[in-house]
Amino acid sequence: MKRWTNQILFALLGIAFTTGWLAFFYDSAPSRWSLIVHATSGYAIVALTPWKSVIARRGIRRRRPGWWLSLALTVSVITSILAGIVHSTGLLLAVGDVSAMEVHVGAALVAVPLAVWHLAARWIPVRAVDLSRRNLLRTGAVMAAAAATYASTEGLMRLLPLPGAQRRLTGSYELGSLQADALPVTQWLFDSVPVVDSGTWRLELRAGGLRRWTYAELLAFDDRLRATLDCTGGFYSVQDWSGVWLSRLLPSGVSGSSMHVRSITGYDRRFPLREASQLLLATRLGGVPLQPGHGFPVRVIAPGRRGYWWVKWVTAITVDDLPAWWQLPFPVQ
Ligand code: HEM
Ligand code: HEM
Ligand SMILES: Nc1nc2c(c(=O)[nH]1)N[C@H]1C(S)=C(S)[C@@H](COP(=O)(O)O)O[C@H]1N2
Ligand SMILES: [Mo]
Repeated sequence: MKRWTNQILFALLGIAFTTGWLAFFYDSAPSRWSLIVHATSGYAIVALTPWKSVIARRGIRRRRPGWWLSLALTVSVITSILAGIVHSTGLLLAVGDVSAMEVHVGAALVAVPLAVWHLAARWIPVRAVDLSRRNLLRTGAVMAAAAATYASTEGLMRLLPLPGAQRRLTGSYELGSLQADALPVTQWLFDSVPVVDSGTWRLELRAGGLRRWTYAELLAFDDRLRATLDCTGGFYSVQDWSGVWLSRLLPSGVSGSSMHVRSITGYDRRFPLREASQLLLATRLGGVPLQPGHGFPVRVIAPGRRGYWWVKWVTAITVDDLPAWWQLPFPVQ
């Protein structure tokens, strides 16, 4: 049981971590599919606690070097799972400015180096006997129990009902839709709101040649778009934006495969060039010029893409021949 428990835990942690990020990558059905696998693997980890606690208690008694790092791993994994559950059920969405989803992902990130250490320090090589029929049956039973638990929490939330029944397919909760003032200001990780002088600010657009757009020129456009901003922090908000379709600023017949959109802060994302007609460069939210926190003077509205694509404080757009996937899957600032 001991070897099996640790080996299954290993697989489940890997699956939970991968499917969590996969869900963040999408704004549509693949996000939900990932989260079904994600939640099931999370509940399967919970289902293994009776067995793992026997191993852990014996291990702690032996006081092997670094045993307290294993305790730190336990605390971070439990914190992450509890935060995931209070988020998904809606029982506790935030404490002050920190959302349950931020705690969930933060604790999981803390767990990574601890888990790597734990594996390196406590690894037991896999043997052929570990693939016994009995172990396969056990694994199947645990996964079935976990899937049933997950399905019943979903059912129960609708019956009671709990706020979790209202969340979007990404797991996010509605917040302040169609009320511009109620849209929170959110950064991906470390960015802070820059002060921009719209008089001297220029949008540097490199597509073939270089064209500098002034704020006044962009403000003259009034292309409108109602779009859903779905932040990976756990909320979404439907808002009315206006500005100019990116394709309208590009010279006709421009060639290239992607466009690199960069913020004054250095934050950047790369989009396929063919998406230019679906991307809005917004100058207004709810009919009035953007607040500094929401990206003044100009920000990207990328319908169908999660919030981290909606680059704020845009200063440069460059069309080139690099493929759009030539970037980290998530920003690092
Ligand atoms: C140690 C690793 C992790 C474990 C064990 C874990 C486990 C869980 C659990 C048990 C839930 C509640 C599921 C439910 O009842 O619906 C959950 C929800 C969620 N987790 Fe994780 N998680 C982990 C890491 C991550 C990471 C790294 C991300 C994203 C980068 C992530 C994203 C999410 C999201 C978006 C939800 C909400 C799903 C929904 O409301 O439908 N998780 N997680
Ligand atoms: C949810 C993830 C995990 C948690 C919270 C956890 C926690 C712990 C704790 C608290 C201990 C006792 C203290 C110590 O010996 O350092 C321990 C021991 C151990 N763990 Fe884990 N562990 C996890 C995953 C794993 C995985 C994936 C493996 C291997 C693939 C593993 C293998 C071991 C081994 C071999 C021991 C030593 C037991 C002994 O000395 O008797 N653990 N674990
Ligand atoms: N330059 C820059 N743009 C950014 C971010 C950032 O950190 N820096 N965060 C993104 C994320 S994660 C989200 S959810 C949205 C939030 O937009 P809002 O603050 O207008 O609600 O902006 C996106 N644009
Ligand atoms: Mo976000």
